[in-house]
Amino acid sequence: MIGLGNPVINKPINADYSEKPMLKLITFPAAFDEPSASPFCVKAMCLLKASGVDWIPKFTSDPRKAPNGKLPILIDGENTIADSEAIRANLEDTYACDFDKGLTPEQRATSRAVIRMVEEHLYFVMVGNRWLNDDNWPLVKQAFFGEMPKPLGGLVAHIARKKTRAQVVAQGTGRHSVQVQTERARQDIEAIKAMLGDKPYLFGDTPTAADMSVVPIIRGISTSPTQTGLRDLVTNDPTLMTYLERGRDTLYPT
Ligand SMILES: N[C@@H](CCC(=O)N[C@@H](CS)C(=O)NCC(=O)O)C(=O)O
Repeated sequence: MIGLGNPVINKPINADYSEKPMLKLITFPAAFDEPSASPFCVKAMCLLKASGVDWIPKFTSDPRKAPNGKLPILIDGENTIADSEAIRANLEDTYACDFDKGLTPEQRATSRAVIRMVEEHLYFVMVGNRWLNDDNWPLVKQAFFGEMPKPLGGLVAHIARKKTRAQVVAQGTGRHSVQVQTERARQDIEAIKAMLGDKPYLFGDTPTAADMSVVPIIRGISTSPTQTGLRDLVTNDPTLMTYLERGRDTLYPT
């Protein structure tokens, strides 16, 4: 059976975490058929599920009080852990998880590089496609701000879109034309497809940390509210779509 295989948690003999309070993941709410609008929040959910520790989500749409002004955050007792990579490190260090169990040092290095590629590049193309594409925007606005009272919702949406545009430009991706961004995204997606080959997951039969970053971001592209060149790169590829479904079914919280 394809699945998590052996649990990734490696509890030391006699380890007892029963004294620990339940972990709380502060996360953006669900959107576009994903358990959170944010792929980093979905990644954190996948890490927590794979860890085997007890946790609950706490949903908010306001990241302003977060230490980095971003979500996800994990509350672990007295500790507030901001950033999905820090959450991963906390689970590895405190709960003895190994999300890359069975991988060689070389595979672990490749995993690290793939995670950086999707989180520090492909993610920003996804964000631009979601927030800055004029066809997508009305649907994104409705999904994120539709429940807010009318004039306020419109204003908050406008400010959030402006901030997102500034972030994508500051990061660099937003300085390129949509055509160039899509071409670079195509190169990233081709790299993922080449790595995947005909395996169930990026490194074989068992999902690892790289799948927990890659699946939410590429699913974030596949669920673009309207058809775009970027979305086509994913949805026109049956192997990739099967991988995304498999990843969702295995990794996402139920
Ligand atoms: N490197 C961070 C990235 C987190 C991130 O970019 N979160 C976005 C949502 S996908 C966010 O909170 N944005 C809110 C804002 O910038 O105001 C991580 O891995 O957790």
